[in-house]
Order: sequence, then C-alpha cells, then structure tokens
Amino acid sequence: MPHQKRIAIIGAGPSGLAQLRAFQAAAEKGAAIPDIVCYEKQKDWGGMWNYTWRTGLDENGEQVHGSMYRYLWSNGPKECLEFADYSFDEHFKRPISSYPPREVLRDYIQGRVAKAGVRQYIRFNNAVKAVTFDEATRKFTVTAMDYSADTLTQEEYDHVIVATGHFSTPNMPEFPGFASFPGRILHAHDFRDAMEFKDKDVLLVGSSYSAEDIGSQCYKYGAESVTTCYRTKPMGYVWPENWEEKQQLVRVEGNLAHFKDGSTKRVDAIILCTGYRHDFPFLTDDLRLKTQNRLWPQDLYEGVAYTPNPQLFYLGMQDLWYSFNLFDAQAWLTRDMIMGRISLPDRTVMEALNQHWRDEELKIACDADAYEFQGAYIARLIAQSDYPSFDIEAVNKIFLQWKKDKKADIMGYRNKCYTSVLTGTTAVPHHTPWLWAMDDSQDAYLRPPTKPDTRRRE
Ligand code: FAD
Ligand code: NA7
Repeated sequence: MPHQKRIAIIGAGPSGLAQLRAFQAAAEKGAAIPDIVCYEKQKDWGGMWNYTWRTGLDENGEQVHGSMYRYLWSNGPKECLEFADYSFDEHFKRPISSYPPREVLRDYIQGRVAKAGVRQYIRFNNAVKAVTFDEATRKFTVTAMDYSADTLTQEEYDHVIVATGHFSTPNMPEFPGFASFPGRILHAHDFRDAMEFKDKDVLLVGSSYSAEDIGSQCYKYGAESVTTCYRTKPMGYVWPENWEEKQQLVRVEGNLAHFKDGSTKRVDAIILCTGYRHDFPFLTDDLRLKTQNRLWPQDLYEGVAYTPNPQLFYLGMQDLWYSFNLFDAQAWLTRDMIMGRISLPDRTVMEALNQHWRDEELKIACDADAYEFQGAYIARLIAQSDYPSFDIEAVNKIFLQWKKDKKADIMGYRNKCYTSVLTGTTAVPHHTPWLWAMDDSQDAYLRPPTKPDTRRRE
C-alpha cells in the first residue's frame, strides 16, 4: 500500500479554506487525497473576516489575529475577488451591491466551504507553536497547543502549508514625543470602532488602505477633523472639508503634532496606519519566509513553494490586489504539487524563475502594471490546474474603473456597481449610500431600511 501523505495547513482563513476546498474538489472527482489537518487558533473559520472586540491577547493569551473593525466594508469591488467555483449569485440567490460589508463577505466565504463539507478537517482553538524539519526523515514536526483539551500535541507531516495571513502583526514606528502624548496612540490593528473618535481630532500616520479607510470611518462616524500624513506620497483624493493631508509626522509635543513641512496640528488621538509585518514566530529560521509586503516575495517558486525547502508552502503572502481568487489559484496549484500532478524543477531553475519574476516586478511603474502583473500570475497558475478559469482581462478592467471611481469620489465610490465576469450579473446599488449606511450588519444590508439612520454628525 502506498504511503498516504500527511499534510498540515496552518490557518483557516480564506487561504487555508481555499486549500481545503482544493483537496475536497479533487476528492469529489475521485482522487485519493492526503490525510489533512488544519490548525486554527480561533474558534471559527474565516480568518481576518471574523470580527473580534478583543485587542492585544485573546482568551488563550495568544496574539489577537483580527485587524478588522466595525463598519468595515469591502474596499474593492466584490467582482474582483469572486470565487470562480462559487459565485455571489449562487450564495445570495439575488444580485447584491459591489462593496458588501465584512459580515456579508464572511458569509460568502464560509458558504462555499460549508457546502464542500470541509469543517471536519479543522482543529479549532489550536495554535501552532513550532514547526521543525528533520533532514533525515524529511518530515516536519508540528507542535500545537490545543486550548480546548489543554494539551500540547506533536505530529509529523510530509508537507506544511502556511496560511496565517500577513496583516496581523503591526509595523509600529515610534515618533519623538509619543511617550508624553496625552491622548491615545494605537495601531490600525487595534482599531475597532470609529465611534470612539466622534468629535475628536484624529491623526492617521500612513497613506495606504488603512489610513484611507480608517480615516473615512472616522469622518463617517463624526470625527471633528481627520489629518493623514504621508512618508512617500500623498493619497491625493478630494477629501471632505475637515480632512487634511500633510507631510510626514516628525514629532509631537503635548497634543501638538509637527509635520515635515513645518506645519502643526492639535490632535486628540494618533492611529498608526503603518502596515504590517510578515511574522511566523512558529517557524525555525531555515523555514521562515522573510519578505516585505510586495507583489513578488523572493524564495517562493510560483509564489507558493518555499525554494529552500519545497515541501513547505506559503499561501497568500503577496501584496494583494486580487485576493480570494488568488488564494484559490495558489491552493489548487499547491494541491497538485503535493499530489505529484505537477513536478517541481531543480532548485537552481526555481531560483532563476523567482529572480525573473522579481526583475519583472521591479519594472512595475503604476497601479495598472501592478494588478496586471498579479492577474497574469493568476492566469499562469490556473493554466496548470483544473481551477475554473475566468476572464482576468475583464477583472483588470474592473480594477481600472474602481481606481477611477475612487479618484472621482472617495466617499462615494462604494455606491458604484460592476458586472460579474463569471455570471454576467450586474450588481445592484445598496439601499442606502455608503456614507449614510451606519449599520453594517448582514441583516441591515440584506433587508430594506426601516428608518433613516441619523447617527452621522451634520
Ligand atoms: P487571514 O484571513 O489573516 O487568516 C489567517 C488565519 O490563520 C487566521 O484565522 C488566524 O487565526 C490563523 N492563524 C494565525 N497564526 C496561527 C497559528 N500560529 N496557529 C493556528 N492558526 C493561526 N481583502 C479583500 O479582498 N478585500 C477587502 O476589502 C479587505 N479588507 C481588509 C481590511 C483589513 C483591515 C485587513 C487587515 C485586511 C483586509 N483584506 C481585504 C485582506 C485580507 O487579509 C484577506 O482578504 C484575507 O483575509 C487573507 O486571508 P488569509 O487566509 O491569507 O489570512
Ligand atoms: P500598507 O498598504 O502596507 O501601507 C503601509 C503604509 O504605512 C504606507 O503608506 C507606508 O508608507 C506607511 N508607513 C510605514 N512605515 C512608516 C513610517 N515609519 N512612517 C510613516 N509611514 C509609514 O498597509 P495598510 O495597513 O494600509 O494596508 C494593509 C492591508 O490592510 C490592506 O490589504 C487593506 O485592505 C487593509 P510608504 O508608502 O511606504 O512611504
């Protein structure tokens, strides 16, 4: 009898779930799949899309994974992330808007895997503490803390797939004067509810997605003023009247923030929207991916197989334009590499290809180059597996339109509708414009509004 491979998946967020669905899809077609264990430190699946009120440490003393906050709505069109094997139409049975709130997207993510019946593979409340590799046996040992059983387990695997995300461990710079700032200083990772900053003057450090969206949340829920500051380049949108974009923060004195151009602003709170670090505290150094948040992390053959030890895989470690469908393309490819349907070339060949794609990445000059680069990457992966193909050119066009819509109206772009490249269904506008839609629950989203919400400051 041939040896049945054992594989460990770490994380049951969209990437880990994509991996489970990929194996289940192969089993559905009659293939013999490996023995699978998915470790998840939270009590439920969904990864980052689970909301938690907690910050700092969780109920087990583990680092809280979640960085999502109340009132978060998708920041890109859902038509750009739709699973090619499970459409929004199939899940919701009717057209919905293009920018659903977090809870609605979470429901969509879990709908596919509930249908596939893969929950049985997941050990919830299990935090992976260590992964080591034995050169002699060529096996990994995964040590995990099972908090439900209060037991430390150790098991051997032929492959490990790291799907722990990379938007959880904050990159947290310090600026002179922080130690004596009289207000609250927090990282975006710990931001939970914009109502906390109602009537406050808020400063956000950074000029990317978090600064833009948390600033917009603060504006929407009644901050007195919003100031964002940039290190490299401004976001450059047409902001509301009480929103100012400044050069880099240089220091604070009491409540007074000083910026590089010499200007100042009195602020009540500072939110560091300074990004995240790829962090794998459970991996030995020889197994640990070391990268910034970029489109082509080095050492990952086809963006997934860890070149120094290709029995180890990473999912979703790229800077994300595409997301759920990117994880899927990676998961299907990883499955086929593990099941021997795709063979890996020699290390030198893998390294040369990695370098080739890094060189191509370095030529990227604008946003369109970036999502086209990632779209072409996904197309390459899909061509090698049986993941259903979809019209990536058309999705790139939606990204282009999204960028234009944001430029035209940063507070109104979420009211726009796009057409699914899978089903041809055009989204319908949400019943309430985003700026006025205060309740982000799935119930409120899916039912007509009963009364206007008046929480927004006039
Ligand atoms: P995650 O979703 O982060 O899941 C990783 C899982 O691994 C978690 O469940 C975690 O508990 C588990 N885990 C971690 N360490 C361990 C361990 N040691 N042991 C066991 N389990 C572990 N993407 C979009 O497409 N659209 C958006 O609008 C969008 N908005 C975002 C807003 C915010 C504030 C953030 C932070 C991210 C956003 N993203 C968005 C990106 C988002 O990260 C991805 O959509 C997606 O969640 C990544 O999936 P993942 O499975 O790779 O990682
Ligand atoms: P990003 O997209 O990685 O952006 C990080 C931002 O933080 C970026 O503007 C950086 O400026 C800025 N940054 C980093 N370090 C500093 C320091 N020391 N000083 C000033 N500014 C700094 O992270 P986000 O959190 O915005 O987005 C990550 C995900 O979360 C994304 O997928 C969203 O959907 C939600 P730079 O441009 O490098 O000068």
